[in-house]
Amino acid sequence: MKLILAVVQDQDSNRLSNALVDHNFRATKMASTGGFLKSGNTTFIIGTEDIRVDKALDVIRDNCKSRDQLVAPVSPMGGNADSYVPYPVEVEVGGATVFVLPVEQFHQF
Ligand code: 2BA
Ligand code: 2BA
Repeated sequence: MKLILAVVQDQDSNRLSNALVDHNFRATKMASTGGFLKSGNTTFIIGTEDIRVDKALDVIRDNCKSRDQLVAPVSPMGGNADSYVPYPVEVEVGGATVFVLPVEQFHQF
């Protein structure tokens, strides 16, 4: 068994939830926050058999798209003014950041 952790954008989370159910995957959705943009994203926890991991990755890939997002400048408040960028910067936020981990044990009590 494997545990898939997928960080996706909030805009894609409902579509991905529905697609996972349609393909008979069990999942748990958690609200999360990106360390860089400090804005909300969604982390899916999906426990599944090894042979279904590729299918789960396909479902994630098909339902999450990358988007450009503007990062507002943050005043350096006592920080290093040399690195302060006074204008918004565009970053590309990926469709999904996915980790696949081995599962040592799985229990449902
Ligand atoms: P839910 O996804 O809201 O599922 C609630 C219950 O609905 C499940 O209870 C199960 O009886 C049923 N169910 C869920 N997905 C189904 C499906 N695709 N087909 C048929 N029935 C389905 P539990 O199995 O006791 O799970 C309770 C909660 O634990 C789940 O809430 C989910 O948040 C989490 N969970 C369970 N298995 C998981 C897994 N393999 N990976 C990640 N999270 C899991
Ligand atoms: P955030 O940390 O809010 O990052 C959003 C986007 O900002 C990233 O998109 C990337 O394009 C950019 N970015 C992040 N850190 C950066 C840095 N130090 N310098 C320059 N640009 C940076 P993605 O790479 O697609 O990541 C989307 C979200 O996935 C991230 O949100 C984070 O929540 C999660 N994530 C990405 N890589 C991760 C990792 N290695 N471990 C844990 N979570 C990760």
